[in-house]
Amino acid sequence: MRFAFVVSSGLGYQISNLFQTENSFEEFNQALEYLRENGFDGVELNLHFDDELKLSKIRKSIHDSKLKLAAVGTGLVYGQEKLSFTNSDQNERTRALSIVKRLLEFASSENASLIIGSVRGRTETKDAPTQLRDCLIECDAAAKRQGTRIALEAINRYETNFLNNADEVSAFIETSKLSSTGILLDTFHMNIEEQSIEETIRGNKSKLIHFHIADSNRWPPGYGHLRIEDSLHLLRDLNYEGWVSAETLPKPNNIEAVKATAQFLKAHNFMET
Ligand SMILES: [Mn+2]
Repeated sequence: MRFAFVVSSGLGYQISNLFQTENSFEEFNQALEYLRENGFDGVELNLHFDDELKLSKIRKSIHDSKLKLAAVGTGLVYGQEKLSFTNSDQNERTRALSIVKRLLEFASSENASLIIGSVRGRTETKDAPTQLRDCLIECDAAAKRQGTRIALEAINRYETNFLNNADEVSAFIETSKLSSTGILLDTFHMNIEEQSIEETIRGNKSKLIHFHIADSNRWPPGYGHLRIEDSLHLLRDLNYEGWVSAETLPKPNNIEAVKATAQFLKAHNFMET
């Protein structure tokens, strides 16, 4: 298992207007340095653009930091650009797909996986599942050609209205015959949607390609009432070799969130001291 921390304009180490201003790139470099100092192996990003200049600057920052890119999240394509795979407007769906496919290439070139979470949108019409399936079939084929994988995230009912639990995501992957797409399990979402976090991890091990940790209140591990160490021990027992990314709120603040997560991982012997 390797450990990463999310850096974004929302969850994780939070930098406002990230990649929108020159100053935010400096803050980004400082964040990467801080993650490395605290023992993290990688960084997970949440991107929403296909601007080549920005992508190449991000690539350089990551290479300079000696961290790996763990995964690229695409939730801000919906959150910020208001584009999704189930938008009722065909042009908007096409634009969403185009950005996501560019981000897939970016992720692939850094040996990272691509996350499909909120960009699926919400099922506002009966066509939504088919629209999502069509987009994912295209992404899946591109991922296969590029030798990378897509992680479809089960997201709780308060944030989206379909594919809320692991069973639904797993069935969707199977019926859509996606061969380069697997599941992203997130302790925060599982705590809301699943009967048992442990059984969900066990039952989906073969499809599991990425894992998010946050405590019950989405604060860093140790600030809520989940036993995240149990999930990590189970992942280790199941020989999970993928990334575990901390996707927490920036609470109490960025610095403490990173430090507390690293201390938690060190205290439970998942990260070297
Ligand atoms: Mn997540």
